[in-house]
Amino acid sequence: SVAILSSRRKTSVQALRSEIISKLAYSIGKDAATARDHDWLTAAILVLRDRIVDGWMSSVREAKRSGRKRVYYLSLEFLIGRLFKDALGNLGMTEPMREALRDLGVDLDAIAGLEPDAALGNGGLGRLAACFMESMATVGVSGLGYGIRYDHGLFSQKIIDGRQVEVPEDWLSFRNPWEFLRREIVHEIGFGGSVGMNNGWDGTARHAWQPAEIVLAMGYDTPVVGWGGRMINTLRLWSAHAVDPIRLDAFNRGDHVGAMADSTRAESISRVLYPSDATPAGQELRLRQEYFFTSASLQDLIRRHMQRFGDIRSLHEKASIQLNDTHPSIAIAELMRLLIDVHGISWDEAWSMTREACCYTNHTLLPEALESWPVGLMERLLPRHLQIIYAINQHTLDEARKKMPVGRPEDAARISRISLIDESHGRRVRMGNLAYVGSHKVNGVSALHTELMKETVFKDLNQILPGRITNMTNGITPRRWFTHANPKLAGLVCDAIGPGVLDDLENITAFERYADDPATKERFAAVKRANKEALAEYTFEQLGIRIDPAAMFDIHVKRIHEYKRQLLNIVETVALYHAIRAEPDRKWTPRVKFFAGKAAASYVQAKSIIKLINDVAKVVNADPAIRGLLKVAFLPNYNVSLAEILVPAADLSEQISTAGMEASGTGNMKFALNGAITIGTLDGANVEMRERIGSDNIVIFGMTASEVEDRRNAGYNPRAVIEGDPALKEALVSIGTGQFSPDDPARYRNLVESLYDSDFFMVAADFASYVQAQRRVDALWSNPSDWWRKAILNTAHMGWFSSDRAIKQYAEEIWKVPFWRTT
Ligand code: DL6
Repeated sequence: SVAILSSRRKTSVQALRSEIISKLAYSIGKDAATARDHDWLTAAILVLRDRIVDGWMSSVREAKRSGRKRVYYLSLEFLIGRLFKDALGNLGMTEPMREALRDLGVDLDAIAGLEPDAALGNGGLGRLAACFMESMATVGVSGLGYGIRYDHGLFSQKIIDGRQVEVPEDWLSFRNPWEFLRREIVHEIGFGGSVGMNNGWDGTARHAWQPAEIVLAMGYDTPVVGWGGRMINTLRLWSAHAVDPIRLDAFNRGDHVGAMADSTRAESISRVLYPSDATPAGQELRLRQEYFFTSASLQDLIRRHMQRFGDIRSLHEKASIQLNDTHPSIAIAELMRLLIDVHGISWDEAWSMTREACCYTNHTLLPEALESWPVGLMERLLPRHLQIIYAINQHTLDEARKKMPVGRPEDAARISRISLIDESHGRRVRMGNLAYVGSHKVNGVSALHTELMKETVFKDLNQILPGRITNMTNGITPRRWFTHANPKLAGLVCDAIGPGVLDDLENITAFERYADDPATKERFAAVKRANKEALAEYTFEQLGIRIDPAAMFDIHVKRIHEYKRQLLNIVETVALYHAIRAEPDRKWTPRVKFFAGKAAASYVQAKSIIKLINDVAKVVNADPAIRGLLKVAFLPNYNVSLAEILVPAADLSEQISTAGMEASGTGNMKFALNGAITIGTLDGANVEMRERIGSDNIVIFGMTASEVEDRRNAGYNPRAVIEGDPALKEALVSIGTGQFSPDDPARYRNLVESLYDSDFFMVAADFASYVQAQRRVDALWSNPSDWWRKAILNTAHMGWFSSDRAIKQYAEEIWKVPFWRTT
């Protein structure tokens, strides 16, 4: 039922072997005697890519022939990870490839580990985009992803003396064997200049933007293989280049550096991924990146549309343009410009086409992550777009005034909140409002987040333009996060309920029947144990810390951010450490607290939390008094590949954000699917996970989103909470006075004081409840039969969180595009 290979070639081991040898010779220029591991990897990828290309071309031909509507997924981030094993697995070629390589004296796992992680994203938003691309190919949605081919993705994190040090990432240093440069697919992207008028082909006067600068966007295509390889979609990433790579006149004058200035300026657009996911970008380069890839993508999809259908007026019937967060929301103005100024469509028709074609996903309510651009910057960089934005704003405000009362002071305040121009901190263009008004659907990424969107950021817009907000709870691809990352567990589940689960993860509910079966529990525990041994070995290699795989593996991995509350976890760890020291003979649950995650380079508080975790680890791990009952490990350089080791090995998954602040989370889904019990707040998708896996099988604590809000409004006093909780106070005093930083006792004074003084993220307020929840976890752990029952029920009830389900929902409810129906 699994792999229906579209490739007509045979996957015989013998054929693979000879193809690898011939790639080695003719594409890499080496023979088996001189080839290094990297050469073998490249050769194997090229062989695999050949198989994929056959299916890719037939997918493209089929999409053209059928003339069906397509999805264009615009995202500034795609956090892809490694592709080799994933693509092999999806095509059912892992074992033949393993054997072919073995015959050649090469170990598949060893060379697969050399593939760099394509880290073209910061975190959840970028990883979601990658899962969605894979699921579109799996469920048969014809789609194209558009983004930027950054030369350097997310920085690599080194931990030096307990501190994060950012090192440039260099994923292209051995070239990228997956991609195809499309030299012929080049679009001109303008910046700056002025706006005049001219006559269009039909003699009517049109606005004409004369940019002062042109940059070229060149496309690189990567095929995206879904499960079974039935459909292969394309990820097209743009690379920026100057029109004239070198100014010869300057060079010949001897100005060798100046001669390259245009190239340097142009190429800087696709040089580095913007290293932040929740701080205001505020940088001209970031706006240039956003406009660059958005304009290239829209020009490209219009060109494709015109080639296929020849009539611009049907664009919105044939193209659904999904804006992944506000980063591509300049698309609303750019599409209007292209339709009106280039294609001569009237304003009204262009506006209705734009709204029909575009849809927008919001991924955060954090005010600092809601993008806005200074009007002055927009005017300088994109003068025509600013005119269009003003006109859209006029139209929006006129509509608002028709629909709501006017005249009272509160009405004026409402109008100013609806406006696309924020007049309150200098004049700024609100990109979220622009995306909202220019889209027919606006979605949140979990049920709670969507409700909060309606009550907060988009409350006023939702009142005047109702019916647009809809929920699409996130999902994860079960291929990467189950079948391939945890083949032992996937094997166990398939043995129990059959391989149909691989085709549709929602079939995994049948596994529920095995929750009370002793033999299944035993196998489940053995799989977890093997995965934990692998993580223990990795941890020893990385950090030299020896850990006992029999201990509970308690894992907290994600971006380091105050709202994600790694601080709550480490303060509780300190309290636990004190408690064990105070009563060493009590029956304690042996635990290893794992942390991993990157902090934005400029985020001082987050970096201080990383240092604190490492300082605590140093003291705790070296203290013989606690007899190894507690260990702390901060694993450096969290990325997709490290997550693939951590996720299958977790017993406990920490999802402890301040309620109301995590839009959804997707790590929470990966861990639960792999049989970890979640300790979490009622935040993001945790709420829906609890509904599906049952409240007995998840450990929930802390305030709800509305309780957090009420508490803040009532004047939260963290000092009083801390004074009233001796364990918390002792932990904070010890951190604040240098127990873990004897070399610099004042190192954490400010961090601790900020908890006493403001504690915006409610660490103190949720502390007692978190501690109690952790002790409930200990109690559960002491009854292995019950623990494994719950773990199995977690796995069995996570099917709905597959990104295949999410994509089908987008396809039906937002994009209105066809997909394969499996039932
Ligand atoms: O929707 C994907 C992902 C969610 O799971 C996370 O909860 C959310 O924090 C993340 N949002 C972002 C946006 N940050 N900014 N800007 O990464 O999206």
